[in-house]
Amino acid sequence: MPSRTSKVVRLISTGWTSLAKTTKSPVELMEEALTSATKSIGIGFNDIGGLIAVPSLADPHFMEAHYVATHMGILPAKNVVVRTVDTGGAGPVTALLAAKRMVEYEGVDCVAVVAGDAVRQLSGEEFLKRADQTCYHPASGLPSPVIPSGYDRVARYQMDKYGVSRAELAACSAVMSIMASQHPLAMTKVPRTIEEVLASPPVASVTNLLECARRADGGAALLVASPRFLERKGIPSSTGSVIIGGGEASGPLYPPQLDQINEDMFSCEQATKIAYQEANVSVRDIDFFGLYDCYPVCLIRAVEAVGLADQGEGGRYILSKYHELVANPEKRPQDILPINTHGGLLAFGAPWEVPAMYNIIEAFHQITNTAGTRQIPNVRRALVYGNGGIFSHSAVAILGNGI
Ligand code: MLC
Repeated sequence: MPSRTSKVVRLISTGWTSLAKTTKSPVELMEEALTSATKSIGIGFNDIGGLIAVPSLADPHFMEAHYVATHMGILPAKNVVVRTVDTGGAGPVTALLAAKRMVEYEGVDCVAVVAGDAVRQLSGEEFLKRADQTCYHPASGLPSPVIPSGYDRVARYQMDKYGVSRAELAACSAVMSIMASQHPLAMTKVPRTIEEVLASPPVASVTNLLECARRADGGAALLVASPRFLERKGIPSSTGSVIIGGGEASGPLYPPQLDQINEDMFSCEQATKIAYQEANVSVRDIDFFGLYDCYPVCLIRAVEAVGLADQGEGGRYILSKYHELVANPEKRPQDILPINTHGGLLAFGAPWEVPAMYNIIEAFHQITNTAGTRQIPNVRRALVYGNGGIFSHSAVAILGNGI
């Protein structure tokens, strides 16, 4: 029988690139990020026994992980397993959980998770053409831009059903900009107000430009390993954080018509419930939340799903935090709100399917006490949530400090 400790799977290192507009390809960004993750822990690409990649929009490839592993020289090799996972923006969290299972059940000692994209490189027109195709279905009735329009439909549902106000939606973007302004890598350097968000150009009926995920280029990488690997490489056994639980659930590719939407299309609640059960924790045990926020309604529903706010109260929760942040500039933002201390998709930056990597990396920094000026005191556990499509997939993972 394997001992309980042999089942402990750790996230041991992370790496990333700048989010600035670049001429590098997605695979080059992935390689740069993975090089940074391996170097910082003192291992090489030849130590990697498994690789999971998520697809890119700017330069898509058949069997992305095979393409990436071949480009990086990880393949050909004996005993290397690579897989592409595609759950949209939930991909990095799905991949983190898949990496954990590869270590637990498939005998792989060290798995790399990589994501990279260069959607800022694309012209606005080309980006829109490709983005529109991803969630398009003739029955959806969603006009271009399809993704913002889909989230807009859900935002209207949330307004009709729970009385969410326009200011509450806008507050999500303003709050994320306050968080991002503390992070050296974030695209958004200056906090914005609710008024500024509401004055930005409209994109759909209740969605303005500053309420859309911020298009960016960038790559990110994670390394997931077994205790045996750490021992073999002489790396301290307490390195990084423990992946203590996770859950996933799916919804439809596109939201039903407004009058047909009901709670059945959402999956974050179910994914979170499974993750809490597996990790044997509740919301009170979580000190940092990395919540997907591609559009305000996603963040509002996420704070409800994880239990920070009651059902229907997420908008009021975020608006009250915005007022508290603005009224107390002498306080550190993370002491008021332990969510997305990097600024999320709305303000940190969103290279297509990469951004949930940033939720995971920020959780890693918070847990390992390396978040610098953004550090939340004594983080024991962190929850990360990735959302794919238009509420089409939810993946939630819980990380712990191993104590
Ligand atoms: C855009 N801008 C922002 C911003 N969004 N600035 C601050 N914060 C934000 N959140 C800025 C840009 O940097 C740019 O400035 C200017 O506004 C115009 O943006 P653009 O993207 O160049 O404009 P345009 O081509 O007209 O397209 C507008 C748009 C597009 C809203 C249609 O940006 C868009 O589709 N964005 C959403 C991307 C998206 O949906 N991602 C996936 C999320 S769903 P400057 O100075 O550089 O000109 C998801 C789930 C999944 O995450 O599975 O993927």
